[in-house]
Amino acid sequence: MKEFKLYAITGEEFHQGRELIEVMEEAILGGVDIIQLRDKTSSKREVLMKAKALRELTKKHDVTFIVNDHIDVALAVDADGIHLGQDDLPLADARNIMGQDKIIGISTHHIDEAREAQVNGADYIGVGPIFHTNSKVDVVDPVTTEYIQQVASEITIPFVAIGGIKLHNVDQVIEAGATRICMISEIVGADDIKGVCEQFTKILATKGEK
Ligand code: TZP
Ligand code: MG
Repeated sequence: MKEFKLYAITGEEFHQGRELIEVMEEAILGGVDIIQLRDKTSSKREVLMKAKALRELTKKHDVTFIVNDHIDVALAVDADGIHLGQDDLPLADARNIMGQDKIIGISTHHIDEAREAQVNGADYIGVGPIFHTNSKVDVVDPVTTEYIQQVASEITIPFVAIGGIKLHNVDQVIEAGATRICMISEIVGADDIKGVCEQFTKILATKGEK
């Protein structure tokens, strides 16, 4: 898959009434290079409409587009890939449906899950939640930056740190070995979305290189 560093996930409860497309375009203009549509409440049809609009936006800016959960929606809009949790379709079955060329990302909370995802051919893994987060209801206890260290020293596929990451704690995440970070609230809930993303982009460019 195309290299990425700054990953933003939609979270419309944080958008402060702003339009989904405006919010995500600001994030892209600030340096986000991969976007995920994550919507746990809308109907399938609504998710599809949002996915179509985001596909158009991400094409325009040459940014990678991932859909959470809905493989059918991902295929219908020709998204670049899908993101799946531990309780979603198993990776091998998702791969059969999606084909070899699409990206499959898997959420992991433990090194055993990371190993399994890598062996089964995931394109990247999510590593988290690193810190406490209010953005996910069924979230497990924070895995802490120790889990980042474990993954960084052992796993060879790309991984992205997620969960409670903010401007004030991102240094800890990078120091533990993460070179890619993913956020919902700190990005889409920001008053100045583009400005916040520019700060993260700069931090990743300067401190993320090891
Ligand atoms: N998966 C693990 S933590 C999380 C997801 C989707 C929520 C991240 O949101 P935030 O607002 O960046 O903590
Ligand atoms: Mg899921």
